[in-house]
Amino acid sequence: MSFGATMDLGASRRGAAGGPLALRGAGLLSALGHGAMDRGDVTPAEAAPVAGADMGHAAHSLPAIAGWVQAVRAQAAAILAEGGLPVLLGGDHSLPMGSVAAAADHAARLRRPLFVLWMDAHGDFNTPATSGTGNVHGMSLAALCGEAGLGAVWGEDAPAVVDPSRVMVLGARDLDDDEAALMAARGVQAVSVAAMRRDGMAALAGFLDRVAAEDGLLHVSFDIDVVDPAYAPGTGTPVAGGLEPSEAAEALSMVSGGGRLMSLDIVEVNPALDQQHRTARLTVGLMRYLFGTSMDWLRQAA
Ligand code: 5AB
Ligand code: MN
Ligand code: MN
Ligand code: MN
Repeated sequence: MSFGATMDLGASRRGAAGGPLALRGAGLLSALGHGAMDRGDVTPAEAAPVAGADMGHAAHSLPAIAGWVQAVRAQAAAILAEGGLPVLLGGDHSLPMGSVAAAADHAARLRRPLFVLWMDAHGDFNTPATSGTGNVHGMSLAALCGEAGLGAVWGEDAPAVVDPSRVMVLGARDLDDDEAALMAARGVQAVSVAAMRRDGMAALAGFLDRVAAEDGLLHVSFDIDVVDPAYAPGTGTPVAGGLEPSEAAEALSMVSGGGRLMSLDIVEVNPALDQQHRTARLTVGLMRYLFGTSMDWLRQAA
């Protein structure tokens, strides 16, 4: 059950707000499989004054982002309550502070551990204190893991905290120094592209085994910048040395095979920076590997 959030205030460059339209236009609904439905775009909650919003430069646009995060959380929670699988179409990567919060609450209610697979070139594990940019899309995972700084985005109702030892950042290759130190201190596993090539997906396989062994539920947060910009140029913070499309497809197929997926984000697709819609098309094509609708899409598209 997909829904969009047309917001890019957490990013350094504008344009990812057009992601939902671009993804739908590239055929997202058919990739999600038979019977999938789209709920349209959420409307942000009133940008209520956020405690700590006076941090200004430390976390740009936080009050407005909070309104979107709260709307995303409500929509994801409603879909989960109906037994559906929420698919957030972003928008920038601050929006998953809403979708993952809903997943964490849902898992806590079911008394099952939540695992988070964050597919990203970046760690998104800065805090207002460590961030060099003040961009909230680089802080969302840290906030979800309970780091101090952005808790006020959720308003009165703080979500269940994500256990950092149950988080894997896959495809990481551009971590800031303080960010990397904080991730290591908290036990977040970061797997680089080099490590994935050296070990042939062993880390991901081990992570998925843990999800199964602990009878866990899995949230996947897919930042398209995990893929190499040669294939996915339409994103605001591209980093060379990313995954080949076939490698991303393999990872998503493994997740699919694990059968534990509870919710998903597809974020940071920026049509304003794209070339002939290729990033949106590739993103949708990759999602076919997660939802078992691929019919070898990559080979046909080649
Ligand atoms: B994305 C950077 N670490 O904090 C920062 O695209 C980049 O959601 C963050 O992964 C990239 O601004 C955020 C330099
Ligand atoms: Mn990200
Ligand atoms: Mn990223
Ligand atoms: Mn980005």
